[in-house]
Amino acid sequence: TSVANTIERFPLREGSFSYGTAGFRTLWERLPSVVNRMGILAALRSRAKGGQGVGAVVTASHNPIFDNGVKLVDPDGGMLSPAWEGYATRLANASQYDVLLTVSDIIEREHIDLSTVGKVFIARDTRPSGEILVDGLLEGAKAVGAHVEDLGVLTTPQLHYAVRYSNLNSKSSSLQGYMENIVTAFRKLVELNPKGSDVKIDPIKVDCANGVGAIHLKHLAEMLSPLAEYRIYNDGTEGVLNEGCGAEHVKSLQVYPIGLDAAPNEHCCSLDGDADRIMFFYNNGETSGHAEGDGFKLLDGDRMASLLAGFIHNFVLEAELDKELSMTVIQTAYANGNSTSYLTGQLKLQVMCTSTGVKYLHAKALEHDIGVYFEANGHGTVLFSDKALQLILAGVESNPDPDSSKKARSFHILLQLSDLLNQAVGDAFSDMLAVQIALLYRGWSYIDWINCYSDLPNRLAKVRVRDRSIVKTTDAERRCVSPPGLQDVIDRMVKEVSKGRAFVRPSGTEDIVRVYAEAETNKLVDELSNGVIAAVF
Ligand code: NG1
Ligand code: ZN
Repeated sequence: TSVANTIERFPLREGSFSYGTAGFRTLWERLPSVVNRMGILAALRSRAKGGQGVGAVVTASHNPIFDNGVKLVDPDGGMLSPAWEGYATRLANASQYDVLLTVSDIIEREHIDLSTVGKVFIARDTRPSGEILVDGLLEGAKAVGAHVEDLGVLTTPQLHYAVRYSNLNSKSSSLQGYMENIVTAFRKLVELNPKGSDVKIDPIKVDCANGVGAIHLKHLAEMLSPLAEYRIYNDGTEGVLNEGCGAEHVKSLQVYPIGLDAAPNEHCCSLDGDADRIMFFYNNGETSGHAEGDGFKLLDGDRMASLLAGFIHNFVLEAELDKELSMTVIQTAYANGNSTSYLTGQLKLQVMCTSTGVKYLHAKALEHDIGVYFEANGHGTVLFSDKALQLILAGVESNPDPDSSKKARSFHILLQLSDLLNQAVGDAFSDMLAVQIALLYRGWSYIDWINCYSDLPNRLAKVRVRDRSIVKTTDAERRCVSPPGLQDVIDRMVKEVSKGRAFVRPSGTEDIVRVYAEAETNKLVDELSNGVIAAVF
């Protein structure tokens, strides 16, 4: 099929699509033409990168089941380069005739050598519409002469991993390779535990949001049994994807996922619909009279950042790599102020703030030798630079016996952590296993973990405005430059409140403006939040 033919078969019905932080995401019926065109773009991207593999994943993450979406993955396993997001939006909205013009324009601008053959890996989550949409994706990529590999139903991070290692040759990029890599790293980390390897790992109850995570976690759990025990809830056999469950549900409502009964102090967590995000929680046994959320205690992305950064930094110090390697924690403006104070004050770590969206955090993390990045909502991972990996490997080679010294052991531990933590993108599985390892080494329960710091009371509100594009921000979205005068009003309100902080930004994924506020007490944060919401209207 030619490009002209394939776009005829998936005609544009109505326009106005925009490639945002999560790619394209909307009601699935609107997407056939968009997904088809993203197949075309993925093949072009691959050719522009000298034929390296790129990825396309059909998912709408935590959205309702009748939504879907598509997102492209660059050859390094990361998000599509921002320069190409513009092409994605142009292609998605082009009339049938303009698609061909846009394609030739991209070929010209990117100096694409038409003799290279493209390679596109595709995968989808468990949404029923995914099967239909993937057809158009496949056809679009093939129309531009790409070799297409349909990897079937995968978690988003598994697809990112497959793309990355298909281009690197350092690890097997297959699903089996992905699983064996994290299982091996986890096992070795348990063996390397300074407290001895015959310790008991706390079983964990995992809410899989009735999504793709359940399929692959079942397999992972078999591979890790009996070393660690994973009790799977919301595995998709009965419930509906993301309905009453999943990471977004527990984070935004602060309640237990449906069907998961958490006895006091049991370790629990929730994945989102495509398993690139995780939230941990437990029941502290207190009753508040609010049945669904009685005793509910959440450990979010900021907690993961604090736990893993402190944990890894400790081995960097023991391996005496702290002079040679720069280590930074990257957060967004949504990070709780007390997590930032804990990281800088207690752990003495450098912290940076970027705009919302994994691609911004990931890019910042790449500027450091060890970049720990997490969004408060549970997206994130820890990246190790080539320099860091070389120094760690050299340390392992000159200290082959981990038992010879603390320093020797630290090299071995860091090496396994760099394998365990997904280097392509944030991954609920590898984050979950890394958290389990950190807690195991420290001998901590979730209670010890939560006691590191207490969150400042905070509110996150959605405000529907006529045109959210009027709100423009600067300074990693912490300050408003438009509409004029709004920031002055916010500044005045914040100044009145102890430990106050507030900001307003347009969402990149919904047609709303988000208002975040935090302050020392619940009463103060309510006042601040309401004040800022009123100012936005
Ligand atoms: P927007 O809608 O731009 O706030 C949301 C999340 C992001 C990120 C993206 C992509 C919040 C406040 N925002 O972005 O962190 O996860 O979706 O999925 O949670
Ligand atoms: Zn997701």
